[in-house]
Amino acid sequence: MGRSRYLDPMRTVFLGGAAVAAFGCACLAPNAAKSAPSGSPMPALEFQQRSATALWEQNCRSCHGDRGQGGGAGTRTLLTQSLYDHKLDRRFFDAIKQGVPDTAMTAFGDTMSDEQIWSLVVHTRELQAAALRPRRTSEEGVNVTNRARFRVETVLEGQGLKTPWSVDWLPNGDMLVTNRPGTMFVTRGDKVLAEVKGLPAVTEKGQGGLMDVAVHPQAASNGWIYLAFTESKGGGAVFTRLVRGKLETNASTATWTGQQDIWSTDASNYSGSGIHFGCRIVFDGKGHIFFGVGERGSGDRAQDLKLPNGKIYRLNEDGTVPSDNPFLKTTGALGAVWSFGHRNPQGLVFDLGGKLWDTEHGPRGGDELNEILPGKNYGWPVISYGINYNDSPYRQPWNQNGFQMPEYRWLPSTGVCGLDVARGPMFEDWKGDILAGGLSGQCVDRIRVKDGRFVEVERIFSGLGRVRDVVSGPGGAVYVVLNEPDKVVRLVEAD
Ligand code: HEC
Ligand SMILES: [Ca+2]
Repeated sequence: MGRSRYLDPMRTVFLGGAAVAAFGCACLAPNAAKSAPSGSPMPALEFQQRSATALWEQNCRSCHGDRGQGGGAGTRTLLTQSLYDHKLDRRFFDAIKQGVPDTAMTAFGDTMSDEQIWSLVVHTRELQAAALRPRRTSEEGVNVTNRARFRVETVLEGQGLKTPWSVDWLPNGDMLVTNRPGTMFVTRGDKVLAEVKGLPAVTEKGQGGLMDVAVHPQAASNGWIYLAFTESKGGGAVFTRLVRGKLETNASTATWTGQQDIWSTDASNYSGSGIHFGCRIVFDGKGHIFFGVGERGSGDRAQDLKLPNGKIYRLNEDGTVPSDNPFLKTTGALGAVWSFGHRNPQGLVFDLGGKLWDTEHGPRGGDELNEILPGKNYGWPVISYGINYNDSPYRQPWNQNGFQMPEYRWLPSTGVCGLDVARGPMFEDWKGDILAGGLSGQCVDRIRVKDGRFVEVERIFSGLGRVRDVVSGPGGAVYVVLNEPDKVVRLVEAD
């Protein structure tokens, strides 16, 4: 692949009131930032001109080297696995702010703002990630990870697969695959059996198109299949919409029938933005569905309970609003809202203990794994671990009053997307662990949480394409839906 996938050029970042197109790239010249527009509805943002790279070059490079390798004044390398650990975020921040006692490193708290100091922690993480980049997963041999060994098998490729977004299984074991341009296939083994006819009209725009497919856990008796997609209202204005329907299949055809509306929003909320649509659909097994919708590039809307952007929703399976949702008594709030302040939740899953988790994109750095609780505010765009795409400081993550902070954050971003937990019986030592896919990071990370708290993280899959979805499939094999190249592979346990 010839072009850099380090940052997703479609992403934008909220800069004190305006969504600014993000041309973020590690190669941007320092001082490329524009000043923040006035009249921001958000708390005053001290906007700083200097990029993290420029701050590093002026203040840190003499001792830590241009890549963090150390050397100056006897300074050791920062490029070790043990220092590449989110538990040390605060220690690093304090070291820069206050200095490191009994060493040559003095305090920078008098000359730098907290936002600048945080941007240097992010810069340090970017240097560490560049140096510690994991080996590319082997498609031929056995891959060895801390808790399992696996081989990669190709399940599906070619046959019209185009930006595949999601997979799920019908009760008879056939697999459904959505393609973002708007098609869905029924597949068996390594073959496409049929393209589903009669699907709703989908508009592929930017990151949007046909997204999630979720087969109801009791589909064997009720037949319901849920779809999330981007719908157009004309004039280029689009938004996420959910429907459910059933499949009529015979030997070589499949037809979408009996469609019912599950969720959509007023036409006035549709917009020309091509970013941040969400959207995964999960069932709680108690008669509800949960799904996320992104803020569509308008960060401030994620904080407004009257608007559909940047929310996680809970509905009854037929699309009606449950009578015990958290904001039913809040004047003007949308009754379906379960939690708010989300940027782009593209992963959603119940773990084996029944806790709900989302993964969502941060700006440059700061992708999040959050435990989702009713009525909580997840902070976007007021608080974030990320910095701006142009490398300038954004916020610092310590003013957490009232905001629900992520249990784990990715620095740098991996473009978190698909999410599941390992369900067994295959990969017994992974059972219950969260499996998080990354688009720009081309990775799957295995994250262990215990009693809701982060315990360990390991990159188990890397470098074979953008990971759009990761699903614990039949028998516990881990299915990975790749884009560029477009294919579906699975990880199977090796001796
Ligand atoms: C005069 C040399 C010097 C300068 C300038 C300097 N450092 Fe350090 N830094 C050190 C030394 C020495 C240590 C202690 C560890 C070691 O021996 O390498 C350290 C430690 C650190 C650590 C690790 C702290 C920990 O808890 O393990 C970080 C992060 C760090 N520096 C970041 C920076 C940043 C960012 C800058 C620029 C704003 C900077 N340093 C400037 C010498 C320096
Ligand atoms: Ca957040």
